[in-house]
Amino acid sequence: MNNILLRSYRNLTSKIVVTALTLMAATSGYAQPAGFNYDESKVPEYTLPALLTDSAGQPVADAEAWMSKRRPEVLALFQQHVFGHIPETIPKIRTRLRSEVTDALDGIAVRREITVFFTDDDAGPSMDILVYTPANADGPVPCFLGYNFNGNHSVDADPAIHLSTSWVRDDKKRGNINNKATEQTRGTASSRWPMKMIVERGYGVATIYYGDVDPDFDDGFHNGIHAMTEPDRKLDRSGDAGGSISAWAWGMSRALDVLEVDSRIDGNKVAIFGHSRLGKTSLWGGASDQRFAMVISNDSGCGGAALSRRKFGETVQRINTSFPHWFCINHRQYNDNENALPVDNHMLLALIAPRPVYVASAVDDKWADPRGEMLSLFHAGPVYKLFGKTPLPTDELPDVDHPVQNDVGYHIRSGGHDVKDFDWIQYMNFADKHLK
Ligand code: GTR
Repeated sequence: MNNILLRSYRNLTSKIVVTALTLMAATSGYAQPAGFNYDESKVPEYTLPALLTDSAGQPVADAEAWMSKRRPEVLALFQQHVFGHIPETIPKIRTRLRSEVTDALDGIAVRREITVFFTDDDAGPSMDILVYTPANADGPVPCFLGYNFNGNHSVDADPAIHLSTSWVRDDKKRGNINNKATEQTRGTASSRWPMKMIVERGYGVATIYYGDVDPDFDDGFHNGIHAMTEPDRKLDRSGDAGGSISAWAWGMSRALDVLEVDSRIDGNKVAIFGHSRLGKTSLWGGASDQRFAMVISNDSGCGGAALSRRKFGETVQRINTSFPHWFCINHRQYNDNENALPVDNHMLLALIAPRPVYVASAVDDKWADPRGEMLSLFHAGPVYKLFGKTPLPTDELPDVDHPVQNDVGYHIRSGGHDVKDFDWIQYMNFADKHLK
């Protein structure tokens, strides 16, 4: 082999190795891609943008000033520089009960599938809400609402749940072939959705396939709800137009519109939940739509709970490169330039105050920066204090598997990037305090 050939062969193999590592990280979450910092002693020095000083340099002294002045400023900064605007289009939603079973989960639950149409015509974009509520409830119940990654049929093996026909990411092992789900996918995500345990504790639980709202690939913002909510868009998108995370957040709000008028659910007690990219979504959705009574972020990492300025694990540059469709175009100017960002993610959590927020990390999920996720919550504390709420007591990580729960909640679980029963038990304990 001559030198040039040898060099291009080496380049190709190293590209293959990097791609394989990236895929492993994305699918299992356990592998930590090489070339990123996982060493606490190498975290750069940084100064967080001030939460309680407004754009005119005035201190924000009380809850009223936060709500009326500073909070709208911070929200606008996230719309302008991070996620982009959530579409303002609120369609006249139509719903259709697609199925109803009154003895699901061994007889303890009512299980319904509700199709939500966003247009007058059935061909337009629509989403299916799969919702379980306790069969023995004598009134509306508090409810968890969250997206799933692989279709509603993946959260429980029940063969009566409709198989999703939306675009899915190819995954032979799981049974997603040619971007379509197959029967083999049924129940493959059930460990993340312990429906029976949740319903037994008196909660409703509702889930939607996120790809119903916007398929998770970079298509230049044409598919999903983008076409519908941006009818007059020009060829060039504005830098602050919402990316996919904003589209998914929009879908959560539409689901809440439906749950609010559902007689089996207490619309004032809906907790928005999400894991990983969908945890970023639950934070942005919960920050933007104050009707959500509680917000839960499971292993949300970069762009979610983690502080960007720490550059620990996944970085702004990396996330905007791997997933150019998640954030707004303006966000790209902060690639390897985090200190120029007018916000950091403690401010995203502060937008949720005074409502209860729960941040969860996992010890082996270094890519998501567990310490950075906890620090964000800690640094949102001053805003919670303005409301007389109790924030995280210290900026030290608690012991593994030892949750801290007061008006905000945090735990670092043993294991990796995933949603486990342990996580759900903490969310329900926290909800018992705040939603019951
Ligand atoms: C990873 C991504 C993370 C996280 C994760 C997921 O590839 O780097 O930010 O969102 O995917 O959603 O599973």
